[in-house]
Amino acid sequence: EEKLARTGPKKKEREFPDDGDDDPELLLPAIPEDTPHIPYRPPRKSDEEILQKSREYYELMAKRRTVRCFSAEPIPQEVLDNIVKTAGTAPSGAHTEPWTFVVVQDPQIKEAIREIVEQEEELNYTQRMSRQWVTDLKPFATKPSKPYLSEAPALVLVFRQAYSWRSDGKKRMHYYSEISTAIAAGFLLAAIQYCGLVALTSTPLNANARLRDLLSRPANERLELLLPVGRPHKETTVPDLDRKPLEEIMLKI
Ligand code: IYR
Repeated sequence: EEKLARTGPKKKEREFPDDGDDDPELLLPAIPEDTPHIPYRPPRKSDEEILQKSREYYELMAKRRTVRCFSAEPIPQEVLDNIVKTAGTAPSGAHTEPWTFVVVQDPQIKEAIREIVEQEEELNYTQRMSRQWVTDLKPFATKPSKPYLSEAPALVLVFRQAYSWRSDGKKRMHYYSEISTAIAAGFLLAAIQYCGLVALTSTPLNANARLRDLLSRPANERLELLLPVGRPHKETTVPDLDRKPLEEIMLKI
């Protein structure tokens, strides 16, 4: 019977997560209900100023490119601290902050990560990904070999926590943990761009369990993104791509 249950259809992810226990004794919000609401008064900016800021920030972000070839030059620790702190300012479902950023600079661990990802990618490219998928990647010149995983000075592994445990022992659901973690990753990429560094937004397929074990992350966490971060290699190139114009991505109603 147990075997049947395991081979049956995968349990659909629920829109309304079940924390499994509605014991009235434990029905307390994870954040105290009497948390005070305090004034928030950022200085008002004129239309001229917000116009200028919006242009400047667009110009900065439009220069961001995914880079696959890094200089090995180390990054000051405080820069890594600050970009991760910035990611941690992202909004999250019920302020659950469902993320862990594992920043790896240790050459041996980087090498071990590279080994795992390259082994899986070899299978991904030859067996797991469809031929159309592999074909669609041709303009990006990606391949199973990932020298950047040992060459980039830092690897930031973004883990999503689906839930956590409260101090009273109750399971705390992390509502909207996928989109919350994705927003935090966006903040991280923006911070990387703002300070003049580059990253590669990589999503290692099928490497979650092995990387989680390697980095001793708990079962409630799942690897969502692996970002090599650093300065671009002086010879790096990027594909000459355009972005969709505003008219194609925005509807004004
Ligand atoms: N994860 C593989 C394949 C890959 C997939 C997509 I979608 C990309 O935009 C780029 C690469 C790799 O890293 O090579």
